Amino acid sequence: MTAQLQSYQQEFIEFAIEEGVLKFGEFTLKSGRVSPYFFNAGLFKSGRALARLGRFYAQAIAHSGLEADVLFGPAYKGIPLAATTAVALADHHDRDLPFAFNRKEAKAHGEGGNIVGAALAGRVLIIDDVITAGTAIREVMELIDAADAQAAGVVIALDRQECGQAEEGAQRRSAIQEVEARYAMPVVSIVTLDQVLTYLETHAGNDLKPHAEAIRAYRDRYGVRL
Ligand code: OMP
Repeated sequence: MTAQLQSYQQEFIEFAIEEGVLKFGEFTLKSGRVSPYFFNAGLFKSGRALARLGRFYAQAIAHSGLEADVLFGPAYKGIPLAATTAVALADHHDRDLPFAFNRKEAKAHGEGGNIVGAALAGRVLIIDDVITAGTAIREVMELIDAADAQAAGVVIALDRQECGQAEEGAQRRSAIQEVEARYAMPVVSIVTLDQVLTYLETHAGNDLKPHAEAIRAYRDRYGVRL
């Protein structure tokens, strides 16, 4: 099966490889699984790279048709992601959305509370890097509930399309599908693992092509059954 790849998605994959964010090799994940690839969003680490990254998130939002009243970046990695997405939506899509993020430690003095920036009100769009087990999202949902706001959805850079550990060998619902079902909201990604595979198999140079086989084997073992 070959996944469809929009031109902005191909550009995003090439950009992530160029920036050293998407790497191929052998990586042990939080789950203990040994993965033939890893996506480290913390390596988008220059002004130009962050600006470009924001444009990809904004394109994914525009493409999805998701509506929102405020963007939210979960601490820590989501903070620059939500900031650059807010800038790109304003500059390139004429959508000037308020944005907010949380502190990990609640402040007892000064303005107090643990939300910085706009108030969490109305439909909150969460901007994050990768969802693997969905742990980080559960914490964000508690913050949104506590503010009496609603989650409009989550936008991430890469959907690894992996099943949760309890699902191995069983029905194989992905952590993302679990998040979507549990919170009744969509999770949108700039790219999916299937699209990375399509890229490697049909667009990449000979230096990268050989990684497709290991990724396909990993996908067969831990991937969601579509
Ligand atoms: P959950 O909070 O369990 O959904 O896991 C998301 C986290 O997995 C990310 O914030 C990273 O710390 C880590 N991660 C990546 O960033 N990129 C990957 O390709 C894989 C992982 C991972 O360890 O699963």
